[in-house]
Amino acid sequence: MTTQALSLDEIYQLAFDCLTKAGADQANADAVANTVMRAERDGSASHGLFRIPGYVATLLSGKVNGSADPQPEQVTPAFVRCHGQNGHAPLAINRSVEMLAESALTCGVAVLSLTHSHHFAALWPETEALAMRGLVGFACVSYMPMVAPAGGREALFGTNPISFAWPRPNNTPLVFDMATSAMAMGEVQIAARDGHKVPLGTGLDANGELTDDPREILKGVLLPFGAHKGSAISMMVELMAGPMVGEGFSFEAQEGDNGDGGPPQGGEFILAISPQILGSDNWAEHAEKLFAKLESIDGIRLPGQRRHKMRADLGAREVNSELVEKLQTMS
Ligand code: NDP
Ligand code: PYC
Repeated sequence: MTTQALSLDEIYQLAFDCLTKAGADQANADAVANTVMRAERDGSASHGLFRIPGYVATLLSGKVNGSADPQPEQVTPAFVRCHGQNGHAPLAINRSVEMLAESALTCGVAVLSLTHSHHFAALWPETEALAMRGLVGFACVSYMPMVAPAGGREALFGTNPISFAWPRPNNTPLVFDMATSAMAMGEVQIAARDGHKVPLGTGLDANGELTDDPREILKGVLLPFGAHKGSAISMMVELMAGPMVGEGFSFEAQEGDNGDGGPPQGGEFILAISPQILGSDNWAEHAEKLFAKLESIDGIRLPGQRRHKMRADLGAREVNSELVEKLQTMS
């Protein structure tokens, strides 16, 4: 694979230009381009520029409203709802998270339901934003069927990521953000593109057999992480990002999708909790004891540490050259 060095500004600008050329207005293009730039910055290529062709496809097909103007509403003191107006999720999330944080800081616990939205990104931006306000954050979204429930061979669940963030005063928050499939679909696609194998257990080929060839998994299905346990968590995500917020399941999202290759319409569930209100007086110091124990074990690192280390480097990022050339023709 050949790569090309792009500065963070160049990554943002390339994404922004592709999106505006495809019809997104400034506010929507800015929100998505920022999310994409931050993914590349943090070393998450599967949710960086790699996603731009999919975002653009949804704008060109008319599935996504590039001028969405989502306005979050305070439904109850502890419940914020945001109708995404069929836009890409980042603008709706940016506009809603502050209201959610204020609600949780007042009530102790608050929930955001995002509907009529198209999520194609990582989830850490929303949970980390809550942790930066001193809150515990949890978020989940469903997608389209790509994962066979444990024991099955046919896709029903999306790759259904969950993210959790814990605030650490005077430190970067503890954050994890992960697909509930054995591997995110984006990672499988990138492995297929770059000719890498994936661990056995990632997915099944079209005949329902285990394979380490990502190209064969793309013709078959992914498996949940941790067998029946990951499958149960994925099912929970279907419920929490579906009926819980007034949106559909992954299989319903697919039924309503136009197949343009971009994200379908769906919902997101975000929970914010104030440890200052719910927890003990020494909640922060107490949590640090666990992190210190973990870090004292040889070979262990905290989730999110790789990302935060990458983030400290403001230099250029290496991006797949073919992708850059493709995006340059789209910008
Ligand atoms: P990874 O498997 O790469 O990482 C999952 C989490 O585990 C991260 O928080 C990571 O932290 C942490 N981690 C990884 N290795 C270690 C380790 N050795 N020790 C401790 N912690 C570790 O993520 P996925 O491939 O599952 O997901 C990638 C992205 O895809 C996510 O951002 C997710 O939100 C996104 N996604 C989005 C979907 C959507 O519908 N919008 C669907 C599916 C996935 P760190 O970052 O520091 O490495
Ligand atoms: O990587 O599985 C994935 C994914 C789906 C939607 C956005 N990312």
